[in-house]
Amino acid sequence: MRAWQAPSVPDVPGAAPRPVVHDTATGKPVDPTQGEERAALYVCGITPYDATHLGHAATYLAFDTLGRAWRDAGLDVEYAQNVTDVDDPLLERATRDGVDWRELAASQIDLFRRDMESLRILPPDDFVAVTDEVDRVAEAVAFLQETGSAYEVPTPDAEGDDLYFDVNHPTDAWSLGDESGLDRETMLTLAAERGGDPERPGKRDPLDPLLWRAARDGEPSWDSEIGPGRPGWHIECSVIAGDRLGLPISVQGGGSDLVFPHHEMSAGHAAALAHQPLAHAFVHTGMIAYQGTKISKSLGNLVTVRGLLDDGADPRAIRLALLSHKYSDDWEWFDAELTSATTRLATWDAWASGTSAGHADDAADVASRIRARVSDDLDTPGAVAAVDTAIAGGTACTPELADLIDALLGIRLA
Ligand code: 5CA
Ligand code: ZN
Repeated sequence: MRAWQAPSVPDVPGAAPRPVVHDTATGKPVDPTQGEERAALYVCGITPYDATHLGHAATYLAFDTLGRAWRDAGLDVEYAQNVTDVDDPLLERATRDGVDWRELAASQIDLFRRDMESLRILPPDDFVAVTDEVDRVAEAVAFLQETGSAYEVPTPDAEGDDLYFDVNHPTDAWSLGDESGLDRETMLTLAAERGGDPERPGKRDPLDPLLWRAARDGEPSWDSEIGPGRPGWHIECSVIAGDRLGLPISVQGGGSDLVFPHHEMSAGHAAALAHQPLAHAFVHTGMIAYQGTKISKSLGNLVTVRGLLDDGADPRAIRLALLSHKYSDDWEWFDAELTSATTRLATWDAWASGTSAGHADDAADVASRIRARVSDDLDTPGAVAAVDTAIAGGTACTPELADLIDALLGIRLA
């Protein structure tokens, strides 16, 4: 499917150090490219019913920064992102609002594209709707059935049976807990909260996740080699990442709400399908809250990119506000974030347009400092501080420095 228009990214002389990022699975900083010239990135995309809130924006901005840092380090980046355009939360929202689920998804995907363009987020090379990949998913599930990793759970209300993944069936590249490091009690709690069904009778293990949901009356379904139905959630990401990028990829990314069960199970599926780990690193962004709780439409505390833009915000200021926080931290959005980012941006613009005097000699040092901060686990607050310090210390903004700020932070100064 069409992604969105790419922002221009200046080529800047010199090269940044290779980025190191925090891997959730090992808890350590790693170079997820393992010294290769190619970096393969998969980021879990939206479920299109409440796009684009600031939590989404912050997550995609973090991986945009990683892509920019890799490019600045001279690597070839391949990037795929899915869109979960058929799943229970989307269908429930469409039913509640009395709209067709396809129309809801299409309109939200469009909104997401426009918001990503406004924020100058680099588009993925492959932007993949799950509804376009149903055959591939069915083929993968059939393979899991043949090789003993998938089994049927009796489903009297459906045409055929639902298929589940056996988390205890041995694979050579994964066992339960490898990615998340969580204990079983916590896994059971999180599975129940995040789309799993530990209470469902007939499963071999309460943690076994759904691979394929057999067709029910009133629900969308596709004919396939394993009967009519639709994909489960985790398998879509394993299949798309493997198909578009080849396994193992460098980074599997998303918000920390995806650590378990989504990324754990996606890794399990990938191992059972390809005898490979899904990724060299699992990178997670923190959750953004507003008015005390995680931003989410169901809680009614939605701050959207579109809402801020409609109220007159400069998209660069939204970007700068988000970059001023460390990607992996949980943090709370206050309306004052935008006010202070707007003030900071005005100072940066004035500096870049040369209305403040300064020494050009130090500009190269500032550029190195920004590169060093960004490549050190995407320390964008450190990079922002480096610019503030340069301005306060009287460093002039050379065209090369302005280009570097654009290339790495995605902010084109006036
Ligand atoms: N479609 C699935 C992934 S396959 C999904 O989680 N969709 S989503 O629309 O719920 O979220 C899209 C991305 O935004 C995910 O990476 C998710 O972890 C992230 N995200 C959702 N809410 C927040 C939040 N409040 N703060 C930061 N990131 C968030
Ligand atoms: Zn995903």
